[in-house]
Amino acid sequence: MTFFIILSLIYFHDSSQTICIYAAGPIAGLRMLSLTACREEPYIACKGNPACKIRCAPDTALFLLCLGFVPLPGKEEELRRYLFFILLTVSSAVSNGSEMEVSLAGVPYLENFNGFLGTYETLPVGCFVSLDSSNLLTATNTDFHGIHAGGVTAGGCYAWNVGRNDYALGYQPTDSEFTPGFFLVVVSNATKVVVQELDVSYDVFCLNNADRSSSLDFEISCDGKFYSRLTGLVFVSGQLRDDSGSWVRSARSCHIVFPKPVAVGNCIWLRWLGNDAGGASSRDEYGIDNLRIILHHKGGTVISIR
Ligand SMILES: [Ca+2]
Ligand SMILES: [Ca+2]
Ligand SMILES: [Ca+2]
Repeated sequence: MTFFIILSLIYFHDSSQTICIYAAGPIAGLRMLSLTACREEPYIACKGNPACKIRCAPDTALFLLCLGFVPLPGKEEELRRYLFFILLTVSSAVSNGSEMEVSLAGVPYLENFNGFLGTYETLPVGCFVSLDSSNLLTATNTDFHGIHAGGVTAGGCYAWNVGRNDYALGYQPTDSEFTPGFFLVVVSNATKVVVQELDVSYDVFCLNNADRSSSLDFEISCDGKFYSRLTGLVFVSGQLRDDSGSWVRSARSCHIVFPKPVAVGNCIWLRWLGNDAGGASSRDEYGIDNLRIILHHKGGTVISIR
């Protein structure tokens, strides 16, 4: 039996990039056992998977540890040949059309948006924004305004700095933007089991610095077309402004049982729909952060028939 270890360090220096890692080749026992990165989201781990895709923010490094073994004697030459098929391919950002892949059931997947820098390119994988509640913003839109501590006037999408470089995916709504509009996260069931239940939690951060109130509704869909609203999770900002200038966090969480199991490879769409909720004049600034998702496979009763 021959063991091997490959250690790689890949540094992303400019724009956000997606890396595709393929451990290919018909070698029994070839496994990607461990894959860790600079960012703490566990969904980048692809233990045991032959291939995976990871999004890395600028100025971050990816640490890749690949362990494997060839269980049969006399296969060393084959191993040497196929090690070259462990390809590390760095491609340009592919945010549009991508999904946040959840490959393990029962394990929390976190997105803290701290890699989001208020640009299209740094949107997390599977994350989209719409300013008119129908079209998704693209790389050519000029509605991304970077990082800001709040107190802006220009409508658009921001990385709100709600703490010490703790960013939230946010928006400054206006008459023509985000009233309504939405944030969208597309989650792919990349587990090997059907998913029957889902835990979701997230924080809404709000800077109530204007005399309107705005709402943020949470909705879920299993086809990307028809959304169910979880009315108990709605966030509504205070109407009369608070001049303290502080960001206020409101936690939200729910447990969802799907009417039909989500098949392997299918997606779940999570949407936060923003809109006006009252008042006049300017609008508050708000956004979402600390998204946590757990997909659950609930085994049914096994009936033995003889
Ligand atoms: Ca403002
Ligand atoms: Ca954050
Ligand atoms: Ca207000």
